[in-house]
Amino acid sequence: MGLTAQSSGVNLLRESFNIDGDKNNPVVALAGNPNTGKSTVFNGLTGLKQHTGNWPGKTVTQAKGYYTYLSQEYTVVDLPGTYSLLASSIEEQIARDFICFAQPEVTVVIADATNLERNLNLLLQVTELSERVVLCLNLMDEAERKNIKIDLNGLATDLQVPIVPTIARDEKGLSDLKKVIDKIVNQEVQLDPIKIKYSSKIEEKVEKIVPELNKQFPNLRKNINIRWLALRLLEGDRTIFETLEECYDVNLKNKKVVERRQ
Ligand SMILES: Nc1nc2c(ncn2[C@@H]2O[C@H](COP(=O)(O)OP(=O)(O)O)[C@@H](O)[C@H]2O)c(=O)[nH]1
Ligand SMILES: [Mg+2]
Repeated sequence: MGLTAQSSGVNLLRESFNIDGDKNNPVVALAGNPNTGKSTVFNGLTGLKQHTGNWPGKTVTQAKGYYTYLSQEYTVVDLPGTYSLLASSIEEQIARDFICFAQPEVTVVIADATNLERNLNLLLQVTELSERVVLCLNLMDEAERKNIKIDLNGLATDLQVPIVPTIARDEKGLSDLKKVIDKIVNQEVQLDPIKIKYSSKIEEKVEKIVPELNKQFPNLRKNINIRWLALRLLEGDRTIFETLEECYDVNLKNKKVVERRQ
């Protein structure tokens, strides 16, 4: 069986992000720096089948839409444009929380092919949260115009993620993107993207915190990437607990987690 929201049990959490869990569609999140062509990819994928509203409780616009590929309907969510997932702005927090808690079946990181270095920073943060990641290298026409040559195979090998080159403005490459998404959803590709290894000092701390979190919060384990959570704790990021409290009853003092919505 392919990946579905039902099989991973996150429908109710998705509804709290205004994603219709009852449809049980695979969810595709589009992440990327501003101006990389995210909305153009979103429009190209979904055409007229799209709605805009606000992210629940926020004054940031949420665009979601639908497309069908090989008789399977997909829900696509255009995340706010961000340079990182550090939650230092509302936009970053939305993007981070969506990938962390709504657990899209696939996250497409849309990158500007003329500015890879800056764009790959976000990709590495996304792969820290989710394995199911595709790199969409957009603005390939601009790259060509600027005589920038990208070794796609070399990059895919280094990053261990599928790469799809696109020119979204001309709708080029979008059918390849749908095909790769379909393969990931149907578990026809092995995904094990590159993960940042930190200094031994940090890795030793992570090794101590991860089993502790697993023990104290057994219910979190199936829903959240615990290594990622340990890194956020080391970083002193408290915002993650605000979201945990919104989705679960988390009481850190009593070291107790009761899932509220199940
Ligand atoms: N040359 C070129 N322009 C593109 C491409 N994709 C999008 N654009 C343009 O880039 C600008 C920003 O696109 P948009 O989708 O709004 O980016 P977003 O901020 O990431 O949502 C728009 O003017 C698009 O028409 C592409 O592949 N090639
Ligand atoms: Mg946009």
